[in-house]
Amino acid sequence: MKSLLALAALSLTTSLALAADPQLTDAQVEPAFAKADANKNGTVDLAEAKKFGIAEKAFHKANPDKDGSLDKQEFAAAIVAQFVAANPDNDGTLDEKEARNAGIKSKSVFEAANPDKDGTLDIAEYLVALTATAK
Ligand SMILES: [Ca+2]
Ligand SMILES: [Ca+2]
Ligand SMILES: [Ca+2]
Repeated sequence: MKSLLALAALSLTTSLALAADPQLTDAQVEPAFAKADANKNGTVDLAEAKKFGIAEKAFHKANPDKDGSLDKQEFAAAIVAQFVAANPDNDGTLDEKEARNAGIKSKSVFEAANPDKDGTLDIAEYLVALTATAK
C-alpha cells in the first residue's frame, strides 16, 4: 500500500513537471465560463461544454472528480487540454490549421481573435475565438 502511494505521488510529480502548459487567468476565463454556463448554475456540464466547443475528451480529462460538470478551474483546464491536444508542435500557439482542429472553423473568427495578425492564436486568443464561436 505504501509503495502504491509512493507511485501515485511520483506520477503526480511527473505530470506536474511535464505541465509546461499554457495558463489562463481568472479574468480571461470568467466571460467564457459565464457564456458556457447557459443555465447559470455555476458549473458547466457536458452538454454545455459541447455547445461551447469543448470536445468530450477534453471535458473528461479536465474533470478528475467525475461529478459530471466542470467548475471554473476545471473549465479552464479543459480549454488548456484542448489547446495542447491541437498543438502537436508544442510552440505555445495555434496556427490556422491547428485552430481548426481545436474547433475554430471560421477564418473570420480566427482573424477577429488575432488582432496582432501574427497568424497564430495563443491560449487567451484561442479562448476569445472559442467564446465568439459558441452559440
Ligand atoms: Ca451549467
Ligand atoms: Ca468536476
Ligand atoms: Ca502550433
